[in-house]
Amino acid sequence: MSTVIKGGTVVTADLTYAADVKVEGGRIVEIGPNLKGDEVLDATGCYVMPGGIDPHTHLEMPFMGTYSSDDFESGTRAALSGGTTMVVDFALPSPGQGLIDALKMWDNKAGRATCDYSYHMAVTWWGEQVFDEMKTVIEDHGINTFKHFMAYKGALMVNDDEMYASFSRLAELGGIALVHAENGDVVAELTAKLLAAGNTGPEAHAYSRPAQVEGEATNRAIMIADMTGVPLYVVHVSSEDAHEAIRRARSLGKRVWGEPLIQHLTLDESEYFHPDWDHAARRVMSPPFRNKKHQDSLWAGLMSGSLSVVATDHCAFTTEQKRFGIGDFSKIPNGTGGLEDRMPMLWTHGVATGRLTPNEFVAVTSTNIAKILNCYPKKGAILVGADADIVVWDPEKEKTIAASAQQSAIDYNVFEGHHVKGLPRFTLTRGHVAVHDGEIRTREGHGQFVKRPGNGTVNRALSTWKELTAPRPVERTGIPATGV
Ligand code: DUC
Ligand code: ZN
Ligand code: ZN
Ligand code: ZN
Repeated sequence: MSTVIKGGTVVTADLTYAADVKVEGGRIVEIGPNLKGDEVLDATGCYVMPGGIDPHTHLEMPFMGTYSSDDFESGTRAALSGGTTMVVDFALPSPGQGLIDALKMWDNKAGRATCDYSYHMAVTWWGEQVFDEMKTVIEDHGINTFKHFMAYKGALMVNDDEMYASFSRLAELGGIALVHAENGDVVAELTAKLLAAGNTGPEAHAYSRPAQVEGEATNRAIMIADMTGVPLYVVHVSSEDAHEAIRRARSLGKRVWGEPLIQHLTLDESEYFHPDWDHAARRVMSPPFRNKKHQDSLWAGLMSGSLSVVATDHCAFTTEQKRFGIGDFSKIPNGTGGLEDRMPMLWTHGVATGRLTPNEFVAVTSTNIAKILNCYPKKGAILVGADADIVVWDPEKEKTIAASAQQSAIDYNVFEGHHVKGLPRFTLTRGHVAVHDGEIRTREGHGQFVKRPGNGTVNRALSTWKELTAPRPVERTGIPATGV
């Protein structure tokens, strides 16, 4: 059975041209004029683009005393509905749990996925077992990215010594270090201070995590990555403070990437001052939404290339779960949704406003991610031989975002009421048409794990790493006497 996407304009990260695209056996088999196939999808007036890749999701994740409410079925259904055809989730070992053991748990959950997926491995503690298993995770399981939480003290947080050890090991194995960059010690201090002074509402969440805690941690992670020679990927960059550190590192020749979220690009801190407690609490995530100055910085980063990809950190909790934090903001489960809305929101606020070209849109929602995470051109490409993960994008199709019409399992949407123009007409996941002109035809269990082996990249060009790792003892003749 072959499918031909007919009459559209192919848009990739670097090219725009009119062509039909023929798909068979889950892959792209031909690109050119006047193609024929068993099934025809009319792409007239549409852009034919690589399906989106969301490099940052938390599906069915145990967190803050509960589980995030979208699982691999509803989460990937939401993804496909919005034009995203691959998600990268985080396998999260509990303290003391082995990495391989955590991977088995994630494999059990991910069996329900409706689109392809991969994982980053989280390093939540450090020891000989983690050191040993890292090699197996990279070489046998095809996972080359390892996330470090610099916040969530007493739970997921790792300290600098652990981060240094982990980064060193990753440099040796050709992996990439990811960081959630917030100074967890300072966040804990500010949280205690705010609560003691009676600041218990959701707005205090934002006060407890100012941009400085993100800037400090980002700088620290960049320096530790530099000292160990590991490439660094900074997740959910939300502030100019963090972006400035990334810009500086890149301008110095360091291999550092930054990932802003669609939420931080389009929503601001005023959400936390809404008179309705539920409204504010539903938007509690870390890092928090920020002001216009920071938003402008993130857009500038995407436009100039100093920030590389747009993600969601999709970690959805119901209103009932958010209410765990009534009377104590620090107990509000941190996280917001966005999987279904990332592409339409970025198109509306990025492409339709002239900030990004359609090619740049493809780069930051798909191709750059596939290249950094080492699954290109299987993913992130419209090329013969690539997986047929394709979105047929209708720039004229519009809607007003509403929780009542969403795929996500939660009871609200942080983008409720936002008007978007630019939506999928068709979404194909390895050739299967999962979104057909507004109709959802996803198949539970269709998704496959995508292996991403290490590619041996390093972060050493201008680093002090060589000097630091080649100590040269000094022969001294004058040694002062002790015990004077
Ligand atoms: N931030 C969130 O808001 N949720 C999940 C984890 C994180 O870092
Ligand atoms: Zn995080
Ligand atoms: Zn996250
Ligand atoms: Zn409109």
